[in-house]
Amino acid sequence: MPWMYRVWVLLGIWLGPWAPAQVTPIFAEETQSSGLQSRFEGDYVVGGGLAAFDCNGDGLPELVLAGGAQRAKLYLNQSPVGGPLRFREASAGVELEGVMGAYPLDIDSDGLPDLALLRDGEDVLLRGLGNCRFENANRRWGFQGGSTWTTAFSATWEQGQPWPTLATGAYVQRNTTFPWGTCRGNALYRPAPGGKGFAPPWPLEPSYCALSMLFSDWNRSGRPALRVSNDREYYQGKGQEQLWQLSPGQPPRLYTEAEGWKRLQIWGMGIASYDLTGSGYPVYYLTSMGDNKLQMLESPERPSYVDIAFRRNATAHRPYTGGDVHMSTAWHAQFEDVNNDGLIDLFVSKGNVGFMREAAARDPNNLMLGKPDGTFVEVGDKAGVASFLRGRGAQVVDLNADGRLDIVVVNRLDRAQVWRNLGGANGQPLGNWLQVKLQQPGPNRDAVGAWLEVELPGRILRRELTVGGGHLSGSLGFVHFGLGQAERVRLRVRWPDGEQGGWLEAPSNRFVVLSRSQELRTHTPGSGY
Ligand SMILES: [Ca+2]
Ligand SMILES: [Ca+2]
Ligand SMILES: [Ca+2]
Ligand SMILES: [Ca+2]
Repeated sequence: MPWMYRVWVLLGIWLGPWAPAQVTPIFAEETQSSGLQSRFEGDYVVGGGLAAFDCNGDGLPELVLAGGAQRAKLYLNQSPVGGPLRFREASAGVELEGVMGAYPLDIDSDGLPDLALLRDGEDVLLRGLGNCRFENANRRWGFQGGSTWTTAFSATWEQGQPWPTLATGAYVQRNTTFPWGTCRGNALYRPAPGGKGFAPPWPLEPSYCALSMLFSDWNRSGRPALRVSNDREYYQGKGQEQLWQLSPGQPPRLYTEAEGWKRLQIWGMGIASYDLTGSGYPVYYLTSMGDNKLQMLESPERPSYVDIAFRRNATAHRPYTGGDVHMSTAWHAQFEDVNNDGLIDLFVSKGNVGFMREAAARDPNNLMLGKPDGTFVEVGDKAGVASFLRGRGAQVVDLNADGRLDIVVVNRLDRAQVWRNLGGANGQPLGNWLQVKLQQPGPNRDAVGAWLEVELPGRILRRELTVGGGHLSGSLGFVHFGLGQAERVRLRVRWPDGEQGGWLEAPSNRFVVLSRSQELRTHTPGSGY
């Protein structure tokens, strides 16, 4: 047993008696009343994601939903603060067909969020024009969007670079009778030398049918590496999970087994990351079919991971309700604190590929609450999110700015669903919360790559700000922390360039904006920030 794990198990046992009783949050499905009407259609067995981000500056996140064979849609968020979820479709410039998913990020660092649309066909970077209007910026930014069936994306700002580095992952060659062994090439887009925009893509090969990618600083070196999760169904035993190292000015390089990387083959579909052990290093949850992994770093010296899904009770390998005994098919995964008790929880969307008999047809989404001893307990059915539709991409995000995280799921060949978090069962209150938005001048305005720390009595919550992962779905905006009983906390930031900010006092149950080298500002949802 690695020492880090032992320490944290002991600490978990020690914290146990002081932890509040676990409150199960209750989610009400508001799909019909919210006005969301989007389906992911076509013969796309994978894909089907969404982006959640505020594009009109009122603090409430809009939604962009992939439609597959139908066009993508943008929904303005018109929910009253703390009230029912309300959305209105608006013409925004995102209405393309063949969209598999979308990630929001401010590519040109002008303060207006942009969007990466991943497609069957040419990927499109949409430049935000303000007030939720977008234009195709591929030509303007020198982005060659390719022609593959794109099913993964991540972005980072390499040290000192004015523009981000993007990675896209491709699936099989479409429209072939036997797609096995036809995984197309992944691509890395680095900034164009000296100017703005992107250089021609660098091939990230070998490529093994990526369904999720994530730039993450796995060893806290200050230099994120690119983790790629691949679908073993199609690489015919010749591939594996991958970790690409990026050094300034050097071509990307795969970590090797000699360096500690362990060969792992799964039906990889989604990546979630969080400092689950409190060690300061992220663990990675990898979704698959009947075989989800929770990968913990053995030592920061080597990119070597052990699976702790079983001991943390997070395998989620078959349905827990509904009576289907076949293995589960897992897609989007996300670590968030849905009951605000200061213990991170894990949401996983589930759904059959299509009509696959060896996998569960009735496959409920998972909502696993984190317990003080570090294990998880399934509450998806009690919480009301155990949908049997074919779940794909998802976001756990506060849609009505009340501090309680809500949930959106895109479903294959069905309507996307949305749930509002109403608080604890039987009127029990959830814990306190804090939502933080980082800003810095110059490139990388939203401080992607920063580490945000919140100090609770006796421990520190840590989040790395990333763009990528999940299943073709992402968010940009306020980062949510559950605080439990704490009413005032301290927070600090390690900025992407490595500068360590000092501790700042913050109130609970507030939205705060932390601009680099400035005082903390509180933000009132519904107003600008
Ligand atoms: Ca908004
Ligand atoms: Ca922008
Ligand atoms: Ca929790
Ligand atoms: Ca909410």
